[in-house]
Amino acid sequence: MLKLYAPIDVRRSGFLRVSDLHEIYWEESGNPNGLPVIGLHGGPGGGSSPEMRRFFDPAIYRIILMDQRGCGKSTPHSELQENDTWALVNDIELVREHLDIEKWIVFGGSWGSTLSLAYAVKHTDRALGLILRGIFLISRAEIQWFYQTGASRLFPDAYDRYIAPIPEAERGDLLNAFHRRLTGDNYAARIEAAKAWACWEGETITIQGPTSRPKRFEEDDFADAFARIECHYFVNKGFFESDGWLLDQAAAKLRNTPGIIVHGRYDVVTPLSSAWALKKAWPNADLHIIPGAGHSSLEPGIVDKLIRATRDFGRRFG
Ligand code: STX
Repeated sequence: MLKLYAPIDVRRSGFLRVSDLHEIYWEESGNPNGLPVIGLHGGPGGGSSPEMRRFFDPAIYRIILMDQRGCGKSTPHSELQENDTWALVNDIELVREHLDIEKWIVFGGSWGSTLSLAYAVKHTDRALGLILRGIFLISRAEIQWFYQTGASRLFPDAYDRYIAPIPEAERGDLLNAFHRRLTGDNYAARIEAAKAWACWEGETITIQGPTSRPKRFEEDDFADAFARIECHYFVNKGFFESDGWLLDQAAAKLRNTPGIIVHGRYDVVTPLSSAWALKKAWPNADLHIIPGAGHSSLEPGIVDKLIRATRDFGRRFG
């Protein structure tokens, strides 16, 4: 099994003003004359992490990461105003132009896969190919599964901790119950809700479950941006016209765009059925189902297939 490439430092980075309100952090590492790739993080609201650089051979790739509006190093932190899918798609274009890149590989997992698809259907000629992990289409069924009932059957222990801040009377609609607290004036209630929301995802993200929750999911600032931004996007249905819109657009626009999809068989956050539907709508994509893996990009089987994917595209487009 292939492992992550060695950790590397950022070669240059900066902040790009994308609106009166928002500034976006971007960074570049790897080979300055290499094949450009944009890595899009999850959540939304998760921010980039240094591990994301390690999916790419730094001798071959010019690696660009950015923190989407309101999270990571981008400012203002946790801001929901002027924060929607199409603003982010536009920011990706602004970063591309700022760095004088003509076309690039688009790499994203989870919400990063959603955003990669949204970007590629709007700016098809800019995407050489897509490498996607943990497909998430923000359908009603996916939101219901993870935030209301479904994943609850597999993780009743973690689920009890998730719903703890919400009184019984409001548990019939958890998404809106959390939204009220995450956007309310009571800061203590907001942070309590944010941590419960974020930890639910942290405890269900790997095949190991609750015992392997990553540390940052319980940190105030991370949890606040992650929970507020995710919940804001999900109550707004991803800012897509309809439930099937992204799949239909992928079918219509990505016929000539190659894709590699990697998805864990036991992904409980974003179940495999969405990856399956996407593969059927987009014949130019290969789907790799990883046995013994959950949602996290760092599951060993997922790392292995993602690195094979970046090597494959490196040979094809480098
Ligand atoms: N959210 C799925 C998602 O995009 C429903 C996601 N889950 N965890 C992450 O992203 C991080 C690891 C980036 C925090």
